[in-house]
Amino acid sequence: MKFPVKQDKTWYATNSNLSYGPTFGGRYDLHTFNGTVNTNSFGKFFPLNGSAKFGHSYDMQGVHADDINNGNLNVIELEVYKVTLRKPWRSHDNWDTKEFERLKGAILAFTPIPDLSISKVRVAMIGPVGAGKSSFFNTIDSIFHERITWRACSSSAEHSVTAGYVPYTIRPNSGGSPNFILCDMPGLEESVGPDVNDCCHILDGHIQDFHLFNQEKELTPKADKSKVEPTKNRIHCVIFVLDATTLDTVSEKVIEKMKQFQRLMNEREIPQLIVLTKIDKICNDVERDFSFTYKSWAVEEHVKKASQLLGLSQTKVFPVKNYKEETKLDNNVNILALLALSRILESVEDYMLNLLDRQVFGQIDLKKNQATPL
Ligand SMILES: Nc1nc2c(ncn2[C@@H]2O[C@H](COP(=O)(O)OP(=O)(O)OP(=O)(O)O)[C@@H](O)[C@H]2O)c(=O)[nH]1
Ligand SMILES: [Mg+2]
Repeated sequence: MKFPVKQDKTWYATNSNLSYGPTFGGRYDLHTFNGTVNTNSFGKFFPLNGSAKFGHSYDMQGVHADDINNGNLNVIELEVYKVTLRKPWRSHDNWDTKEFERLKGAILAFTPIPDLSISKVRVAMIGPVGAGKSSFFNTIDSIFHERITWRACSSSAEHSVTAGYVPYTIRPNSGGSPNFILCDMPGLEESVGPDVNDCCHILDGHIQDFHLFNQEKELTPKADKSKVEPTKNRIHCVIFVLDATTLDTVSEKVIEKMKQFQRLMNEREIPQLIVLTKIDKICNDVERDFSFTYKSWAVEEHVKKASQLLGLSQTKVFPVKNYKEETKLDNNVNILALLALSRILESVEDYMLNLLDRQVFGQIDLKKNQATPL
């Protein structure tokens, strides 16, 4: 059984005295023994000379001392464990509202490099069916809207709920609009959903916004290239959205598809990151308090798995919890999502700096709408 120390009694959690055995609580909720205790005359157990008066400093949640020790303190063995808090696997100490405002402000201040003729950067969300792509957009949108929003349709289904290529612009309550667009699309499946050919079109901006994918049959002919503006629609960063609870069961074919997509991104030097969703389902401590995420062993283990799955470094994996059935925003959930988004925009900045170099050295001319700049 596990009993939490009462919030206002944490000062009394343990009681250190050189001549005492393990002792807990202000009025000795549990005082095991004092001095030396010898076994009883038959040498079978140790009659401890302490006391158990639980309830002062520990919340016993309705359990009485007698339920635990049968009304005596006779023990055959007494095991004491020292629990050492490990260092977080990723350092981030600040989870207050000030930090939230700082992250939000930095994201709102993000602007594309002027010389590249990019008005808003495009971030594509790619991943298996039901991984939480649409929900990740809804989470980011909710943060900037200061209320839970459901603009992108999200639910669980056999095939992808999202049917088309949908670029979402965020319009905060405060007015203005951040300079990025999150592009949602159907989930990847073994034989339906976006394929390598589609991915190529998406990355290069050769797909019309709101293009509908036909899920069951041969894909409909691609959008009329004359109607799209490659420079405007080109993708500047890809986030692979993966469900932490299904990392072990993603089909080999879908993994292979993502790897083929990655080759296209690598050719174009498009940055790739992973947003790892549903962390509330893999660790109870995290579900209770999302600021525990970077200390959770379970989350760390899943971050490692996700990084191995796509061969990306662990520093590029961002665990998040998407809003699902909540009615109110949670500061820690917001911070996790904004930490991911900040890193995404930093990667876009690196990519833009590379583009700028290429332009300066005359390798590309973005104004001529070159499809594959790198
Ligand atoms: N518990 C929990 N559920 C989540 C989370 N993210 C998404 N979900 C749920 O997972 C289901 C699928 O989420 P979607 O956002 O529709 O996933 P998607 O990747 O857009 O799916 P498709 O468009 O069908 O490919 C929905 O029921 C969501 O509410 C999360 O972080 N935690
Ligand atoms: Mg979706």
